[in-house]
Amino acid sequence: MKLSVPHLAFSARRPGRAAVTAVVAAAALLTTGSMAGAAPAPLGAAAPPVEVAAAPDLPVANVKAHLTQFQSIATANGGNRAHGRAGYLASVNYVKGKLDAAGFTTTVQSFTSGGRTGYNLIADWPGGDPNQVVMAGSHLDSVTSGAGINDNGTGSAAVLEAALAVSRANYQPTKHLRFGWWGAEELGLVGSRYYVNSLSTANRARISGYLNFDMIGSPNPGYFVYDDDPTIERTFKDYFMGIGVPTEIETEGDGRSDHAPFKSAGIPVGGLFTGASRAKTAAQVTKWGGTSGQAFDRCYHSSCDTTSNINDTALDRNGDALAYAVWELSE
Ligand code: DTR
Ligand code: ZN
Ligand code: ZN
Repeated sequence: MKLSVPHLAFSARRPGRAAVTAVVAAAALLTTGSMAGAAPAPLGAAAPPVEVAAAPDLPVANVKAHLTQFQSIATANGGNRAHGRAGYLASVNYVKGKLDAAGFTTTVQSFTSGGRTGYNLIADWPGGDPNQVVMAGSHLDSVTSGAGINDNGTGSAAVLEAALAVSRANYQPTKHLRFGWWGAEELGLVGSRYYVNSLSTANRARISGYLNFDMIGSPNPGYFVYDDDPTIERTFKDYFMGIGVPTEIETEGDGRSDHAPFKSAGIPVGGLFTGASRAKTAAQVTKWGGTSGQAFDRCYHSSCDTTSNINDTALDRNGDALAYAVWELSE
């Protein structure tokens, strides 16, 4: 059985690459003249692009529009989007509809937990090396006590918007891209474990890395990066360093989200998190602002986890970091 060595699963990133690619992309635009009123191609600009496109900025307005939809779904279905409830399946159908329209190959995988049917949604972007799969995922279920907008509408909406950005850019990376939305995380990582267990040994070994996003818009946010696969961790830290935002290692419960089943199967994992019920320290306020002695998310697992329970800046930065990592790790 061949399991990839975690830190060799991704090719090393060359420093300064994002800046270079941005310039090349601009030159290519001028060369093709596809922009209305574009200047003629400058002499010497016709060299073929040697780098792939840089990751896009994920429009936070789009991510927030998905959160508004999740809130409406909860409101119309008894106030939550929990496993086995109508609001969960409606959430799956919302995300699936967007992905299908964008050209993804979607699969709904059903399972049973607690006597109720649960669903995982998987979306494959056609193309790329099937033996090198880069995955990003998030849990789509809420607890029964609320709409689950920070936990985990934020991860679900940002992963969806990253997938839609792949489609808009018609990004054709070297590796194969797959996105996942997990059911019944709140019952104990049930959906993600079911997915990993359903993979053959060969298909498990094809996954180069799994990136997890669970709570990335906490109202009193911290910027936490999972301390796991070194290449994935480095990629996220590079992004935040580039925008001048300090990060810390995630310590509020290692293994408490959907990356855990992937990690247990030997798949390199990483992820982002802005904090749950733990209190922000004075030192963290010095770094990030916010309120000392107050939870990162005072509405964690509560009825007040609504669209009002979001820090837009944290959501914006984490969405951009997500897109950056998806692009960098799949090229
Ligand atoms: N699993 C989350 C909350 C959570 C707590 N600690 C962490 C660490 C990393 C990601 C998420 C979390 C929930 O869904 O309740
Ligand atoms: Zn939760
Ligand atoms: Zn969660």
